[in-house]
Amino acid sequence: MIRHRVYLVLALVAVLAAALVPVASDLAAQGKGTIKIATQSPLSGGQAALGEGIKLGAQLAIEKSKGALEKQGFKVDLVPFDDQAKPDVGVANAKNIIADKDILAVIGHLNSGVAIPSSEVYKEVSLVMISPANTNPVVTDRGYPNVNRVCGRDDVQGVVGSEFAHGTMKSKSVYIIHDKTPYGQGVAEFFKADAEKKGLKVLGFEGTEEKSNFDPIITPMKAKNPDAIYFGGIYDQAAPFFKQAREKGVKGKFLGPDGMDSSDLTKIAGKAVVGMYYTSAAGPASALPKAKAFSEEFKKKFGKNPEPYAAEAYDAATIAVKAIEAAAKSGKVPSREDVATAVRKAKLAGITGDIEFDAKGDRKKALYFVLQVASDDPAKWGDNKIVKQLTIAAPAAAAKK
Ligand code: ABU
Repeated sequence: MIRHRVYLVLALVAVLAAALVPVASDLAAQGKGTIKIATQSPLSGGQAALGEGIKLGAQLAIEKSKGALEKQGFKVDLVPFDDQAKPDVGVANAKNIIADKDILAVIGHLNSGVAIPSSEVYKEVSLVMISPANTNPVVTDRGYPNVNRVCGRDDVQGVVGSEFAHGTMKSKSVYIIHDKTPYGQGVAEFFKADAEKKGLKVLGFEGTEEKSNFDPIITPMKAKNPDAIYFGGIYDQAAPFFKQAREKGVKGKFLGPDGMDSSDLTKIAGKAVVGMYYTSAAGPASALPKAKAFSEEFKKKFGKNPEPYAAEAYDAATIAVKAIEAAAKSGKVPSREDVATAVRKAKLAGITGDIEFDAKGDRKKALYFVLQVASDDPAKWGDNKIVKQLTIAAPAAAAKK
């Protein structure tokens, strides 16, 4: 009986002690406030594999780096938005994002054609955007103080692709397809301009929004028998195109930019894309020592491999948290302007390498790769062979006329 009472008293003491130890979320409830970081990427539709990877990469980074802010008494939350890879949805989300005063940073987008109009909305309130994946030059060439990216640019990526087609693949002719988006058409134009400079014969340059029946494009393309076929666009459209082209007897070698860089390319196109080359501005785990540990942690937590650009989203979100921390030194929730200023000054030894931004918000030195698809098994996307790896400084701002 006495022993029971002693246990009861000890249990009561333990419960009281636990209630008295303030946990971070209680501190937030005590009045320091909530800080939110939004992600914007496609979480539904054909590009959700990459979009989901961006969200999860950011989520992992926020969970790992928010401790210092929580110790200061802030609650730190991730708020994911699904932009569906559509400009109008991205802009509508952006309006909701800026209306939520707790949101101090946006990690996104996947699509440059969505990031460009959405960032016009963020700019209205100086809300910082750090893009993990948008490679179109316009994203940063507008010179907005709130817009940054941790990946490279298509004016470089397109040239890396054409140099490879000319120098390594020894292609003499190329047929170019693009998806008519700022990204797909943009990178295809950079590729074309440099390919022509190098003497490659461009046998066709065609934009299409078709997603399923590519017969009207493939038939005239096949008749021209190009050495190489370049697709400026994203894997959800390119994969059925490549599959149908091979089925219809097209012999040319396939090539594309980082929009091809997803395990879903092989999930859809299977053997048709094994051996094809693509350029990427996303660092594969096999090329980056710190990314290997990230990949393992990601897989343990989410039960799947990180897609390309998940590691860049991790670095982008880490920069956001640390910038908010620096701007919150006074103990108050910082202003959006202060966070944007802190991001532009950030220096991070990230899992994708050292990151610093130039005056336009470009990564000072970005990574570019040429890879070759190794297997038709989507689970082996990470085994793709790195054929070339380059670190290239961001092009200087074009002189204003
Ligand atoms: N850079 C890959 C994603 C496509 C884009 O920038 O729109």
